[in-house]
Amino acid sequence: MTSMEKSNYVAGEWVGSGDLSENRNPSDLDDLVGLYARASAQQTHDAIAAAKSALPAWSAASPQSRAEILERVGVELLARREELGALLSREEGKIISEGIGEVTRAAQLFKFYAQEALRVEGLAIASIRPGVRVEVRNEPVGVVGLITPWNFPIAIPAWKIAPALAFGNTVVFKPADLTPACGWALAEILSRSGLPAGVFNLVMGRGSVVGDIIARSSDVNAVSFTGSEATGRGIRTLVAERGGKIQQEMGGKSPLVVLDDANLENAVDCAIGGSVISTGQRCTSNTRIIATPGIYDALVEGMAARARKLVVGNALDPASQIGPVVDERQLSVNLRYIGIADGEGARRLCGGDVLDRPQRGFYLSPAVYADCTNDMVHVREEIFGPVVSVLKAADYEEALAIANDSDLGLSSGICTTSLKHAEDFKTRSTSGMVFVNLPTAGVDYHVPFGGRKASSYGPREQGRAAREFFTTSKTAYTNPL
Ligand code: UN1
Repeated sequence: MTSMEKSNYVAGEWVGSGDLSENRNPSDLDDLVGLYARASAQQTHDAIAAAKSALPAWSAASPQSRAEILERVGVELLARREELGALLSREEGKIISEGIGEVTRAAQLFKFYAQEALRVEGLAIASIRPGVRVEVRNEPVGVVGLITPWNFPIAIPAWKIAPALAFGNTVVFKPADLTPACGWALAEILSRSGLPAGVFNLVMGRGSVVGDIIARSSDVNAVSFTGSEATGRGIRTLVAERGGKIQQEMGGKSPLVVLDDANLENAVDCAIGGSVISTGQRCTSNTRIIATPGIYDALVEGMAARARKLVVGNALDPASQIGPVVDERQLSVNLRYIGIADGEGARRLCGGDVLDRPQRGFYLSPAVYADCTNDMVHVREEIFGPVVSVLKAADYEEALAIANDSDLGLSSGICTTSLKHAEDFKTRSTSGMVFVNLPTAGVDYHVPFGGRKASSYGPREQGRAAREFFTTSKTAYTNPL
C-alpha cells in the first residue's frame, strides 16, 4: 500500500480494499488528494458487528472517560486546523478561510460534546401509587450509522460523531464518496484517542453499497443522514420499514425577505453572503430573495455589482472569494438550471459562465437573476450552486406568503428595521430556523439545527437537542420493599 492509499477502520484495525476511489482537487484536476479504499459489503457488515459487540462496555463506560476522549479529539483538531483546513479546501473546493473555519467548528463540536457527556440527565417523579418511585433515564440508542454529505466534510461528521459517542453509542461512519479525506483524517485522530476497538468504525464508499447496508441492517439501531432529498427518501423507507430510528437533514430553498425599510448594505451582504458564497453549496443558502418594490431595484443592482466583483479562483489562493464547483456532475447540474432559468424568462444580470483558470478545475461565475417568480423551476428546486434568484412582492404579506410557498423549510430570513415585521416573520415563517438581518446560512454549533417540511425528518441535531436522537428513554418503576 502506498501512502496515497487510505484504508477503512474496522474493529480497531485499518483494512484495505481493492476498490480505490480517486479523490481529485476540484481547483486543480492534476492534483490527486489521495486514493481512498471503498469498503466491501463484508467490511461494512464487519464494522456493524464490531460496533454491536463494543456497545455494552462503551455504553457503561464512565462519562469522564468519554469526556476526556472527545476533548482530546477537539484539542488535536484545533491544533491542526490550518493543515486540515487546507486538506478540506483541496478536496471540496471551499476557500481556505472557510476550510479552516470548518475545522475549527468541528473542534468546537467535540469540545462541546465532551462536556455534554457529563450531563446525561434523567428525571425522578412521584408515582401516582403511594410508595412507588418513578424515574426516567436516557440511555444510549445503540449502534448508530452516520451518513454524511460532501459539502461539509468535517463539520457534519463532527456534529454526528461527537454526540453519538458522548451519549454512549457506538458508530459506523460513512463519509461522502466524493470527499472522504477529511472523514479519514478525523477517523485517524479518533483511532489514537483512546476509544476501545469497535466503538468507532470508518467505512468509506458508495451509498449504493455501504449506505444501503447501513440502512437495511437490523443491527444498526439508528441512522443519522445528511444529504439529498432523493437519497434521503430511499434511506428513510429502508430504516423505517425495519423499525429503526432515523434523523435526516436534506434540501433547502431558503427565502430571504427584504423590506423597503431594510438597511440596503446589510441586505446586499446577506443576499450575496448567504447564497453564492461557498459556491452556493450549502443547504441553508438563501437562494430566493423576495424584495418589496421600494428597495427592489437598488437591491438587485447592489447584488449584481457585488457578485461581479467576487474573485472566483483556486480554493487555496488566499485572494479567492469563491472556489470551484465540487465536481463535473454538480457543474453540469448548475449549468442545466442556468439554461432553465434563461429559458423561463428570468433576467440574468451577471455570471453563470464557465471560467478558465491557470489550473484545470470546475470554475463557474456566480449568477444573479432578477424578475423571477415563485413558480419558475429554478426558483422551486434546489440547485446547490452559485445561483441566486430575486423576486418582487407587493408588500410584507405577499413576501411572507411567497417565502412560505415551498416544499422545503430549512431556514428563512428577513432584512428589516421594523421590529413588528421581524417578530411577525419569526412567528409565521414555516421553516425550522429563522434569521433577522443575517444570511440564512452559517449557524452556531451549540443550538438546535434542522428544518420543517421536506427539509428534515426526526429529532433536531446539534446543541443539547442532539440528546433526543442519540438516546432512548427508559421509565423505571420501583417499589422499595
Ligand atoms: C451552515 O449553514 O452553517 O449541508 C451549515 C448543509 C447544512 C449545514 C449548513 N447541513 O449545508
